[in-house]
Amino acid sequence: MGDKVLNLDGKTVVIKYGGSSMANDGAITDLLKQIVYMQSIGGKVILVHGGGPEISSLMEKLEIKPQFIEGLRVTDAETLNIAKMALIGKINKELVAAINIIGGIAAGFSGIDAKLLLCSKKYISKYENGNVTYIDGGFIGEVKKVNTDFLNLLLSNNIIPVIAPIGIGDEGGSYNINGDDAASAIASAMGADFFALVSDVEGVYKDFNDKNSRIQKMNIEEAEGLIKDGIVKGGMIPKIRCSIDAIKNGVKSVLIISNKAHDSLVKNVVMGEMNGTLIEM
Ligand code: X2W
Repeated sequence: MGDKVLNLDGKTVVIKYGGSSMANDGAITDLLKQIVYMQSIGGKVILVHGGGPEISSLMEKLEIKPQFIEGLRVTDAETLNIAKMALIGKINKELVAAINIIGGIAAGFSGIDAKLLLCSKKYISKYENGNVTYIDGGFIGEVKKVNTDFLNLLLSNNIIPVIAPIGIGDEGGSYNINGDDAASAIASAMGADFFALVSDVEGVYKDFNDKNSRIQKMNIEEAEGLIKDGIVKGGMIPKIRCSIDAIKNGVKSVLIISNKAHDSLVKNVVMGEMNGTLIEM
């Protein structure tokens, strides 16, 4: 990571790691090394992960067809169980194990543990011709409250929390939360200095087919315009929405970046380079 003496001085960094970028083991190790490094230079680092492709592939093995509306998975009771198996049972433990052998100390949880992510049901908002309709997508959760005391307890003991986006409802039932939304709620509740959405796309593009059209920096009005004008589509919609929410709730900077370059996150967060899309107030 270079010889410059760098530090993050107690800054809170929340990282959302998307499932689509987990196919490459080398990239995962690179990301986890950067997380351990950022913690070693004084950052309070929290990892929230997704695992959409893993859930879909498990569903397909069980001959259930995944269905998404506006980037959110329609989640019936069976799909919810499959999501819990993939996210909590498999991915969370793999990431925790990998960090622990790289040299950090990680502990993995879902939002059920310590009521980390208290949820209510989320209706999917669908925008068409300037109108919004609300669709019942089953057990999709919206985070109402984050147990920040629990996270702070871990962080103050130099433990990296690794969080699967499954939440708990008032009645004890579970909810499937979009990973970006879960991470955004955590970043907001923690008043994060940086919230990085790491996936397999390099940032937000004005025209997805033109790799030269990446937006380096934008404010939240510009980000809102991209959704209203239909410029961003599919899985990028929840990413932009949760970035806007995070900033409105006090997060200083949101980064949408890919994990393709092995030190992209550190370069952005620590050195202020712009190889993704930066969103600020
Ligand atoms: C997501 C949770 C996992 C996730 C899902 O079921 O796919 C909802 O859509 P990625 O890899 O970050 O997309 N939940 C409600 O967000 O994974």
